[in-house]
Amino acid sequence: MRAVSRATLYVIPGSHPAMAARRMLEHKGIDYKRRDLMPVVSRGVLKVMRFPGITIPSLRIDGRRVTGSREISKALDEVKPDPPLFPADPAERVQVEDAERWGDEVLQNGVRRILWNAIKRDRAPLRSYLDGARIGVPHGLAVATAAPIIAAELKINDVTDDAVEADLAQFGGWLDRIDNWIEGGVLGGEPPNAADFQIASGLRLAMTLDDLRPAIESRPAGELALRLIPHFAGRIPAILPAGWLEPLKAGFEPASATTG
Ligand SMILES: N[C@@H](CCC(=O)N[C@@H](CS)C(=O)NCC(=O)O)C(=O)O
Repeated sequence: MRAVSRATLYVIPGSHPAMAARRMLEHKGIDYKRRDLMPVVSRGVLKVMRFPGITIPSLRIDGRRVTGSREISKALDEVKPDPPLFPADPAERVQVEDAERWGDEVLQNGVRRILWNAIKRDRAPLRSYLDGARIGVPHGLAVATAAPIIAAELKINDVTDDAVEADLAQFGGWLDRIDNWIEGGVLGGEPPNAADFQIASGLRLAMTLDDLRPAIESRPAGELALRLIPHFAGRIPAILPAGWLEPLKAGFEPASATTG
């Protein structure tokens, strides 16, 4: 088999699809260099480097340039087929591809909107997402000067209060869907597949918000996320409007409420 000579993964600290790509590379045992970029700046860097897209994650592997977490999962199976990220059985493969697509288009986008909405309310926690990242400037300075980046991300990702309130109203249903996939064997098997990594990374980023973690961690979905991604830098203390979290709270009993 052809040896993988060189891989460089372009990430943004706190990026959940970038975490999916990192964990897929590690799972395959492919050595790679990680390049940390700041949001928005990342667009210019990837353009100059002639990647096919301007989003994170982007991967350079064996001279090939790949942009997008779903494109990366497929490319990794081509470059190094074992362990596979997609089942060999065609019907099972379709199920995994559907779950991966949902994890990208629905969960990933929803969690991104929720995160930026929380950061809009207080940007101090941004610093915790930079833990272990080499972005070329002191982390305190990066957070102090982050206002234009935050404004751009709110716009790029359509982070309106209405959209985020709607995301949170659906979040419990998203968790049910993931638990069902785990029960049905589409997710949570061995070896983990591309949808496992995509969905676990979205859940794991959501779990960095104290507002969301209690509703996720004790469910099969949360256990899967913690198993595949034990560490995800970043933490945001409770900050979202209580009313937005009501639909989610209906799905779990906080410890304090069960003792009274
Ligand atoms: N759905 C794409 C995600 C692309 C995406 O929006 N990535 C974000 C980071 S999580 C990004 O590049 N943000 C920087 C920017 O858009 O300026 C994938 O899974 O690869």
